[in-house]
Amino acid sequence: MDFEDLFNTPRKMRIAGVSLAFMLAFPLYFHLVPSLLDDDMIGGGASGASGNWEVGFAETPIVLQETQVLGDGDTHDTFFDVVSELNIGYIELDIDCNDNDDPGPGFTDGAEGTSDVSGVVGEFEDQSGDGMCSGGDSGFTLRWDVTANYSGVNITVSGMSESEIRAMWNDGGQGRGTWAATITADISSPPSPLGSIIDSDEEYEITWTAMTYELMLQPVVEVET
Ligand SMILES: [Ca+2]
Ligand SMILES: [Ca+2]
Repeated sequence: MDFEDLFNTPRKMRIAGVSLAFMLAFPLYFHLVPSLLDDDMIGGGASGASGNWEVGFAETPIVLQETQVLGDGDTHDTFFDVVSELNIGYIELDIDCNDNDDPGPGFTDGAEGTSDVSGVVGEFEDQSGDGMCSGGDSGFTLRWDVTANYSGVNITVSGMSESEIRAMWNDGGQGRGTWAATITADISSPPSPLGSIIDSDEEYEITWTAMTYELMLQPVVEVET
C-alpha cells in the first residue's frame, strides 16, 4: 500500500481528515485540561481543595406578623419561636406605625421596645429601640446576626476550600428558641378645647423575620492564556 492508496477515494480522504483532526485534538485536550482544573482544584480531595469560589445565598425568610392597637403607655409582649434545619443569617424585629389621627402637624405617636433573648440558644445581647410613627419604614428595627457578619450579598472568595467556606458561613446551631420583646406605645394627642381626646391610640405592626439560607458555592475556573 503506497501513500496514494490512502487518499484515492473521497471516503478515504474523509477518514484521513477525521483521523488527523483527532490526532491534533487529543494532545491539545490533554494539555489544556490540567490547566483548566489547576492543581488547587484537583489536589487534596473534594472538600480540601482551595481555590476561588463564587459564594451565593439562597435565602428563605420565616416571618411572623401581628398587629396590635395600644393606648398611651400600654405594653404588648410579642414572641417568635424559631425552628430551622437551615442556617440562620439573622433575626430581625421590625415595628412599623403610622399616626394619622392628629388634625395637624406634631403630636406624632411613637413606639419603644426592648428584647428578651433569654429563651434563645446562643450568645445574644438584648437590644432596645424607639422611633416615631411617621409612616413608611418608621418605628424601629432590631437585628441580631446569627451567622457572624451575615449580609446575604454574593461574594467571590479566593484561597479557601469548600469546607473552610462552609465553616465560615455557619450559624453553629444558635438562634433557635423563643425570641421575645415588649413593645410600649407612646401616644401624643393635641389639646382639645372640649376636653375630649383626639388621639387615644395607635396601631403597631410587628414583624419578626428569621432569614435562613443555603450556601451556593461555585468554583471559579480561571483559563490560563
Ligand atoms: Ca398622635
Ligand atoms: Ca395615633
